[in-house]
Amino acid sequence: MAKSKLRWQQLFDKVQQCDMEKGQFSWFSNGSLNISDNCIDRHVESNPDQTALIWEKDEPGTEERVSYKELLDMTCRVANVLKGHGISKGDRVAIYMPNSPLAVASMLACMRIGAVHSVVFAGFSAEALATRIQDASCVAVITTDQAVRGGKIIELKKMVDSAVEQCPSVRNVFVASRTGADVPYQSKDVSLDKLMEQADTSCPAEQMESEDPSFMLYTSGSTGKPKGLLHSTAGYLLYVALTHQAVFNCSPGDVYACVADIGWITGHSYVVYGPLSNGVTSVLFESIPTYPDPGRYWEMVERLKVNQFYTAPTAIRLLIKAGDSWPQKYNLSSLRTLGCVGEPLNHEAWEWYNKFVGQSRCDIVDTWWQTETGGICITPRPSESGAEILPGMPMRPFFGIEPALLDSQQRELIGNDVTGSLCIKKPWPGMARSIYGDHERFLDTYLRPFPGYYFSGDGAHRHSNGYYQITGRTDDVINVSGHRLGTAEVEDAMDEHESVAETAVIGTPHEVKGEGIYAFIVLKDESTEDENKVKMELKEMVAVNIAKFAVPDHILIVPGLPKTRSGKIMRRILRKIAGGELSALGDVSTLADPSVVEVIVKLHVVAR
Ligand code: 6R9
Repeated sequence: MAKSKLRWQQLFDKVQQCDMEKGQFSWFSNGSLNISDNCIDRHVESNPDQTALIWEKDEPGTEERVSYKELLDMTCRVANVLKGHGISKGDRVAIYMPNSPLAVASMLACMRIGAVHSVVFAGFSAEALATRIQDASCVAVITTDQAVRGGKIIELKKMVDSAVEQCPSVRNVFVASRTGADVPYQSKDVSLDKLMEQADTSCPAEQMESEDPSFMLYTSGSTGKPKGLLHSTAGYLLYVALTHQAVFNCSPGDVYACVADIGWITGHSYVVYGPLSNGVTSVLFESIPTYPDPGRYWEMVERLKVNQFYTAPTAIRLLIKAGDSWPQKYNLSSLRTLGCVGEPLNHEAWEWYNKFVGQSRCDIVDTWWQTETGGICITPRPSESGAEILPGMPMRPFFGIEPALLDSQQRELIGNDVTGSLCIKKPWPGMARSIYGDHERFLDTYLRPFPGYYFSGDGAHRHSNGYYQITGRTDDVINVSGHRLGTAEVEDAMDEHESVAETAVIGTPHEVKGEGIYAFIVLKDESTEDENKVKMELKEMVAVNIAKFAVPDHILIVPGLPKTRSGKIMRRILRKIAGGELSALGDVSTLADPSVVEVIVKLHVVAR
């Protein structure tokens, strides 16, 4: 597959040399290739005018098409601008931009010159951006003057200004125009548009070794600091190309729309690298599902004649609430495959997606994977067409993926009807290779919990028919509208408040978001502050330090937290209280002070 699916500058001589226990992975050794060459030049040679991207801008009906030839031109210009500013192979470049062809060209430009991009979701705060820039010592940031989403203006450049103040490693900020607003320039700022006008339209693609890092992407884990996962070049590209083609049954000429943001792994693998490497037309969605109304996706499907559509369960649940009539207004006959990712696709959402969007004739693919896995690992497709697809689970492993369920004694569970920690038994080309600057943490998080296996952090059930169903995270990671957050991250942000003594954050079932955030707060004894004021300030602190989507839905101020005698917070109990399972709190006798539970329950009931 690597030989036939990818274009090599130099062919590899060995397929894999991997050691799961040591955390050493090498795929396609001694080979070299360039991802941007594979994603653009190849297609320009055979079909230059084919549409690479359809930029579905915020206002419906204003889409712009970019051909493979135009994408090459744009990418080379950006690459030459970066090179002209001293950026070279191995340098880290932060990209903080909304979905746009220029954002994609910026990613590909980094690939072209071998710079490692670190795309930071443009919904993250200045503070969160600064932490990520500092962790990777990025030498440059690429951004836009403003962003537009759902008719609202977001002051992107202002965020970058305050982030970059704290980042001495940044030499240049490249500012592109999205709205043309007259934003003030700082000393490091340069106009990307102006520089691109003068730049050359050709730029040789750097020769990259198979295992050279291609990009890094931050994700949350159970400890406070987000991890910058590093991905490979050849293995990653092969894996996303294969999965994209097989899972979505995609071929050149198809119009494929994954409505994710490029700031997440789904945007990397299934908006940019998978689809472009397969030469299809990829839709870049800039808006939100409810703008200008909840028919936006379906109006877009009709207007652009979308063949494959890929979204998140939270969006589907939101649209179900808006009513069945929205998808019925539009001609959805172009659709063939409907995908979902990010969290479990519950039965109700699956049935609605299938009936109202898929008109009961499309394949529904509930795809399970992670930032760390690079691409889709468990999914109903590919399989011979006609093989059953059941709601509520991703079902079958992709080619080359060997899932295993392990118990708390690190024993692999054999047979069916078993539940355990979801691991993968053999290395696969798309897996992340390390955490930037901290390989030990990579080993501790993923490879040491179950020696010899990759550990996902999720639990799963293998049904009697052998199919896999995901049961959710087994660690302190919560999933809010498909966005991963560590409870510790949110706690850290709130602990900074001067009146706060202690915090405990948990995830609680939420009708639309999948999980909502519930924060239990203990104030310092001497605090005389108004509780409502503290709550407002805490919400603001989370928005400023992390992002708006991380702001707790509920904050409950309590006199103490349920703790074991050794001082460990019993989150299990807090989870039950938040979820309203008040009669099933379980054994509280091991707590240092069992009476605190009663008080918390009372406060919770009053607050509700
Ligand atoms: C691609 C992506 C990964 C976590 C993962 C799991 C949850 C993703 C899922 C799913 C149930 C699915 N998750 N897909 N849970 N069914 N089909 O989402 O990456 O942001 O790293 O999140 O999302 O808990 O561990 P990432």
